[in-house]
Amino acid sequence: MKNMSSFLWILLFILILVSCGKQVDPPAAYGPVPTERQMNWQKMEFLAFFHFTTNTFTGLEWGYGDESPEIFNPTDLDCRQWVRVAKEAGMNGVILTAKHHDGFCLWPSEYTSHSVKSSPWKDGNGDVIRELAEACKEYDMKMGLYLSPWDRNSAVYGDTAYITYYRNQLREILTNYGDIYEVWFDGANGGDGYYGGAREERKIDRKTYYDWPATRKIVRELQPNAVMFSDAGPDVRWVGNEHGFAGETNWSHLNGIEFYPGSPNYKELPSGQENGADWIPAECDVSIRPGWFYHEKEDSLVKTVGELMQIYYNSVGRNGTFLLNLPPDKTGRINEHDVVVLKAFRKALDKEFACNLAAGKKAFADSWRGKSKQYSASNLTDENKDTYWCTDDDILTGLLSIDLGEKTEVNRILIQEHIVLGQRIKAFIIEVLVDGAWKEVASGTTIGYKRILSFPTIKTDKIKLSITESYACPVLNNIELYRAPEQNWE
Ligand code: FUL
Repeated sequence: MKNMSSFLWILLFILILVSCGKQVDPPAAYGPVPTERQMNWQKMEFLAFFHFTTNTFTGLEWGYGDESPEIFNPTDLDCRQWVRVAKEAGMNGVILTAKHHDGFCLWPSEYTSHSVKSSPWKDGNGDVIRELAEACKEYDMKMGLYLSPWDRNSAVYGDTAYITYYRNQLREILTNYGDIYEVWFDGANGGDGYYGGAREERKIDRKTYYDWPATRKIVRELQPNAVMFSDAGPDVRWVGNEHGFAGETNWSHLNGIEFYPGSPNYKELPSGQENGADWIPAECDVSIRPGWFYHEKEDSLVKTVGELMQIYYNSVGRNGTFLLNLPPDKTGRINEHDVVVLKAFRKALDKEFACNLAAGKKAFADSWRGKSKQYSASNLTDENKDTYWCTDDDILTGLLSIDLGEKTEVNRILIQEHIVLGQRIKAFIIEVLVDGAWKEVASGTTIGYKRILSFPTIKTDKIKLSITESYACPVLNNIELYRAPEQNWE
């Protein structure tokens, strides 16, 4: 009899072991999912924009197209300094305006003389893209390029000949400078301009004139790993404003077909489209100054650390990337006023996220997929974003808690959905345990790649995340907790 009961105990033990270790199928993807190139881009999070052209020397924001190339003459152009500044700020990629709306080319294009080759800079032998590409290589930085579809200098703008010209230039810049991670298609196009001396207004049909599908094919052919940015994606969408703010609700979903560069329905872009068929995440572009180009009179108007921090929380903290413009000045360097603020911003950001209080802490869930260890809540605090917690397919909510072990001050929570399987969550609540009762400190709608929420500093040993609505079983790969310095950036 005694033997029999030991046998049953052993059997039970084996059954438990087997059930813990059993392989349970992962959930199927929900809705559209990111491509590898989109995933790589999303992880870059913080990027630099460099707006530089004849405007830097004329003081304009939109050059008319009649500027003489003679005025482009930086006295001390130093792309290594640009990239160093970006690197030290923690940025992971840069994007240069190879050609802005005025049509002046920062590289010696063989299709026009309206370029650096007609300028006194380096006696017409300079090439800004080349110098930037070399600096990026040296500092292990990724390079992207902006090629304005609108060209106020070109005599043929408005004709089909211009589309050939535009594509030839696109081929040049995507062929001669190594790997490009992002190609930027601006939405501003069509209007008055110099147009080879015609000085008139030229209207184009923004939807059809450029034949975007054919232009996109060129990018795919020449730089298959590059993401394309525009109001419509196809890989990355404009966030719909130039303040750098994503919507509090921010889906990486969009029906790309309903948009095009310069489309009027851009007001939908901050939040994306909840049920959109394509994966098109948001990039939040904003300038460190009021203008996109350097103007000395704006030296006193450089954004403050507080303003940049607010943008960070509203871009990276809301499932977007943060593309911050740092315009080189007339010397051809990032201006000292901007460098000082950027350094201080980096320091402040490092203090905000100095120590992840949730790392390695015990995490619990009310349910997890197939009761398999593979999908348990401990995956949320293991600092490994490839492991994730998820529920069974028919369970669309979840209660997760983290035990900090001792009473600890917290005021930030960072949550990540495992977006390789799609974006699912629609609503969540954060509570902390204070004096034996749960107290709500924050709530939100979407999460996506990354969501960061701030709340007043509170001392607690347990924090709870309740997912209250989700389109499919929720899948999270990371939760972090911080105690940031006492400063309200919002
Ligand atoms: C806008 C342009 O018109 C601005 O000059 C700037 O390049 C900004 C990033 O995009 O549409």
